[in-house]
Amino acid sequence: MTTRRIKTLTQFIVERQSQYPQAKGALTRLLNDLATAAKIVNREINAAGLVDILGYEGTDNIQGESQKKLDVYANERFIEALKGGGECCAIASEENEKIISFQNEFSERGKYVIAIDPLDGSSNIEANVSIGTVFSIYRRISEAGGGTLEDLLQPGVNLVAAGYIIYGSSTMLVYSTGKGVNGFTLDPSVGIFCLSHPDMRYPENSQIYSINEGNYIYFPEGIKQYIKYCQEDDSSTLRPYTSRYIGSMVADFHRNLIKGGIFLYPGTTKHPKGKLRLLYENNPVAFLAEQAGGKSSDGFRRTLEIEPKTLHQRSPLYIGPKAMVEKVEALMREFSPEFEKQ
Ligand code: P6P
Repeated sequence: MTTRRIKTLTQFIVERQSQYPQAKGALTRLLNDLATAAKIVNREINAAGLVDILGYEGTDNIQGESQKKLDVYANERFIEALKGGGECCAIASEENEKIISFQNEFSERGKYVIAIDPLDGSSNIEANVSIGTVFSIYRRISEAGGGTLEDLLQPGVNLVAAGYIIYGSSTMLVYSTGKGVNGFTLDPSVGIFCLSHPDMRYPENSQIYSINEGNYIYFPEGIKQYIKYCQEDDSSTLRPYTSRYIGSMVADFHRNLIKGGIFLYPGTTKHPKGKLRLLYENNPVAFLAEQAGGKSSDGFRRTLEIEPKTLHQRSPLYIGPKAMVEKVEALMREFSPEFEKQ
């Protein structure tokens, strides 16, 4: 029996750091800070059914969404870990209206800023459906002091790293620093993330489409045409595709990355910008999708090139294998050109 050497996340990050001669270890420490917080959040999620941590906090976040106790708990853990780590000088979080700028001499030296959705898909918590943390890491633009709004309002093309943690049947951390995508599975018995999915890439043949068809009547005509395309019978192009939708972006994205498939969260006639947030949902997964050989757009523009104007701005998201995303873009250009200027 061949025994495969286990490579831990820490070993992997340090090995990769050695490929950057100028690296001083700050990004390595920052990624480890995120992994530490993820393990603490994971413990609470797994215990949620036993401890009185399910349910609503009784407060609303900036989105006007009622905050679940685990949302608030996860947000606090990631903020604590990043503030204490000293590598990050500001955070933009889905749970906070404004940026959290670390104004102490320890963190002000931080070279990085982070945009994070501490617990995406949290409405699924009590249904025991996989949920996730999504994060983007940028180098700060401001020279000194606590991080600023300008540091956070950077387009995705400036990303230094991005990733997610998925809390599911197993807990995985998937990330990229621009040299491919790698997945690490948590061994809960020792609390260590181990490399389990090296060099993740979209499969060549993909036949899953993920969309909430309950919004069909509000979809742009281009998306209605795409759904019809997915359902046509043409074995030469693996159609009809299979419809799979969890309603937790991290879980849908992760399944599509492994099995091959496109995730669509369109803008609609009711909400032209859609629901998902550019900074801490769309950009991180768009960075990963491109690193995995795929594509991400808002139907007309590359997601990573969209200039953020506000922290919580929303943007339509079509993400997956190149050919699938390009089919959506062609149909949007043909049938719904009016959505381009939304
Ligand atoms: P809908 C979860 O609330 C979330 O923000 C994403 O994780 C998910 O993809 C989306 O909303 C689901 O939205 O409208 O289909 O329920």
